[in-house]
Parts: sequence; C-alpha cells; structure tokens
Amino acid sequence: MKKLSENTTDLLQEIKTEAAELPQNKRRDFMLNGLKLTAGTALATAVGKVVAGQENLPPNVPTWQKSLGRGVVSVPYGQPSKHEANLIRRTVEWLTADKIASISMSPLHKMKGIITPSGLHFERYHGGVPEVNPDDHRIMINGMVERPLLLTMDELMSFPSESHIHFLECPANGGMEWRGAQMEALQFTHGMLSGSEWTGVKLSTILQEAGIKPGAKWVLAEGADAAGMTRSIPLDKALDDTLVVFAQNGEMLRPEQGYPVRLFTPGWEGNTSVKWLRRLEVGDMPWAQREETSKYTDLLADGKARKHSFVQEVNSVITSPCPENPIKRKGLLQLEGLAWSGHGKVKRVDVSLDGGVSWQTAKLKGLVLSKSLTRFGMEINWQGEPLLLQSRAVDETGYVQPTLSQLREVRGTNSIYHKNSIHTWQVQTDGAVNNVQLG
Ligand SMILES: Nc1nc2c(c(=O)[nH]1)N[C@H]1C(S)=C(S)[C@@H](COP(=O)(O)O)O[C@H]1N2
Ligand SMILES: [Mo]
Repeated sequence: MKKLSENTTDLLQEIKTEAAELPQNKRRDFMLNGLKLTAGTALATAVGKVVAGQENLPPNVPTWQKSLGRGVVSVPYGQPSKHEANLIRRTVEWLTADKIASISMSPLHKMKGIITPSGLHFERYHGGVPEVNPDDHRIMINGMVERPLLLTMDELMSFPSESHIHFLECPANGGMEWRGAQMEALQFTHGMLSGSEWTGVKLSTILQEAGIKPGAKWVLAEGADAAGMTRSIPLDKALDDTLVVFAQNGEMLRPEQGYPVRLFTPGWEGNTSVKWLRRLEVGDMPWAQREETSKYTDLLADGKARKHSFVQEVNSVITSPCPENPIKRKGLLQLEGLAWSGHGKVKRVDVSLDGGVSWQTAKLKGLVLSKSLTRFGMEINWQGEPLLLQSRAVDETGYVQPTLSQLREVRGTNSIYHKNSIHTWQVQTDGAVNNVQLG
C-alpha cells in the first residue's frame, strides 16, 4: 500500500513538472482539466500506455483523484459505498408465507470481527415492524409487585445503564437442515445470527424499583407489535443479566430491532428477547403463551415436546471459505469462522480438514466475550486437494458441539429449533465450496 501511494505521489510530482514545462496556454488548459491523462504527449509518456478498462490502475492516476470529492454532510447519515450494494440481508422466499411474519438473514460470509452493522442485523418478526412513537410509548410493570410502574422512555433511560457485546440468534437458525435440506449459502445456513453492543437498564434494577412480591417466579414480557408477542422468562434470568435495551451499536435501536425498547436475554433463544416491549408482568407461573407451546418447543421422536429450551448452546461455523467465498488460489490461506455459546465464553475451537477424522486447534482472534460471537482463524496451505471442512467449538462449561448424528439420536428429526451440530463444507479441487451433511 505504502509503495502504491509513494508511486502516486511521485507520479503527481512528475505530472506537475511536465506541466510546468508546457507552453503557457497549454499549461492552463492542462491544469484546469485537473490531471487529465490525455492532456499532452509529454504526459502520455510520463504515465505509459493507457490500456482500455485499466485507466484507473497504477501507474495511471484514477478518475476519482482528478477532481474534488463531495463535502461534509452531503450524506448526513453515512451509508456504505455503492460498491458494497451486494452486502445485504437476504430472505429465503419459500421459508414463510409472507414478508410480514418472516425472517431475513445476515451476510455472515462478508462480516468482519464480532459486531454486525445495525443495518445488517438479521430481522425476525411475526407481525411486521410497528412504527412506535417513543413519546407515546410506555413500559408497564404489573403483577406481583409492590408498586406497579408506568415508565416513559425518558424515565427508563434515566436509570443506570450498561453496555454489553452479545450475539442474538433465532433458535430456528439452521432448522431448515434438520431433515436434510441443503441451503447453498452460509447466509441461509447460519445467518439468523448477529452480534451487537446492546445498551440498556438491567431488568433487576427496574424490578427492584417496583418491588418483587414474595412467591414471584416468572416475568411475562409483552411486545407492542401486531403479533403482541409474549414470552415467560424465569425470574432467575430476569434478575441475572437480562437487559431492557434501548440502544444498539451506539445509537438508538433500529425499528427492526424493537425501537424504542426491547428485552434482551443474553445467550437465550432470540424469541425471548421481546421487541417493542410494552409490559412486564411478574407472576408465579409461566403463562403458556403461543410462542412457548405450539411454537419454540422441540418435538421429539416419541411425539412429546421439549419445552423451555432457552439457551442457545455452543455452535460454530467456518465463514471463509464457504459457498459464497470459494478458494481462489493455492497456497497459504487464512481459514476463518465464528463460534458462540449462550452458556458463556467460547473456550476452544477445533478445525478438521478431513470431515472430523483429525482435528487441529484454531486461534481465537480478538475479543473473547461471554455470550458473544467469537472469531477464530487458522492458516492452511492449500494445494488443490478436496477438503471436508468442519469446526467444533467447546465452551467454558465444557459443552462440546455435537455431530449431526449425535443431535439426531437425542432429538430425532422432527425438530426445527436449536440445531447446533457441527457443519461441513466440502471444498472441491477447483476451490468451489458445497454444503454437505456428514453424520
Ligand atoms: N414483539 C416481538 N418481539 C420479537 C419478535 C416478534 O415478532 N415480536 N420476534 C422474536 C424472534 S422469533 C426473534 S429470533 C428475535 C429477533 O430479533 P431481531 O429481529 O432483532 O433480530 O426477536 C424476537 N422478539
Ligand atoms: Mo426466532
């Protein structure tokens, strides 16, 4: 990089010198046109032959360097470069009947680090995104409390707040593959997953303010969307690390993420992080709402449903290479991926190149935080041999990510939710990557 900019500076200097040597009239024209490459034979000699389609490549001066760029606040709220237009959330059309009760997935294959830009956070809603006016929004705390509360957003935000980096994952992530569906993109196999810095007030602070009555064991969270989503949260979790969140990645929540306020239950299935939060009721029993009975329970092989599968257990996936990121050249490569656990920190990630026969320990890169996306990497020297790439994460509780057959043994094939099995990418000799299922 340094060399390139040095070259460019030298080149500019050279062009200026050439210009100085031109006759007066030509020089003026030349300077007015900026550093126009066709402005004289002397210049053409200076930069060498211009090949069609490569006008912007070194040693030429690129078009964008020949005139002034746009000024400050021409875009008051910054947007990604138009060349990144492909970096978007995507949905699978056949997955849901309509776009109101649907889901979009994050482009994990292009993401860096452990924070998802807010505009690329996956979205899941059951009744569309309501347009909540924060001035007309209240958070009610009722039920088994000494002092029922009705808080404005200002009142909520005046309590002491905390910021934490955590992943959020829909428990249906990967669910399409339980029975063997092959999604040919990482965005569709694992993209119901994002990571953010969340800022909010601890739910324990608010419940203390309201005063929890003896015998209370559960908290019901209710959303202000058309779906009126409601979930029962055990009081232990409510008093542990649950947050009433109003900000995401340094700014107010995005409407898709629950503006102006949502519940956030770190490490737990996304569905329990109720968005557009309007009410918290304290009680002594779970409420058996739709989202914890007919949905978000796991139908086992014997026909019984497992309920209250709250935690998103340890999981991982290789993000490069993947179907969207084929290997483009032989030689030294950096293999990368994401690991996460709803039980705490990721302790170790092992990588296999041969479908689980042998394993090597990958390097954890950057921050390793509890209930957060954790990035791992490993260098491999690829010479065009076919690979069966897998990653297997272990969390600080010692939980080891299971194989698909281990998971099926315990859970059968009726399930949709909580599929955290080891994932396999098949790398072909030409570097193309397929999604395959190994037992
Ligand atoms: N009020 C309300 N809260 C909700 C939902 C909803 O439809 N309505 N969807 C839930 C589901 S299923 C998930 S996975 C997460 C997704 O959060 P996100 O859209 O911010 O990614 O929100 C949860 N909270
Ligand atoms: Mo979800």
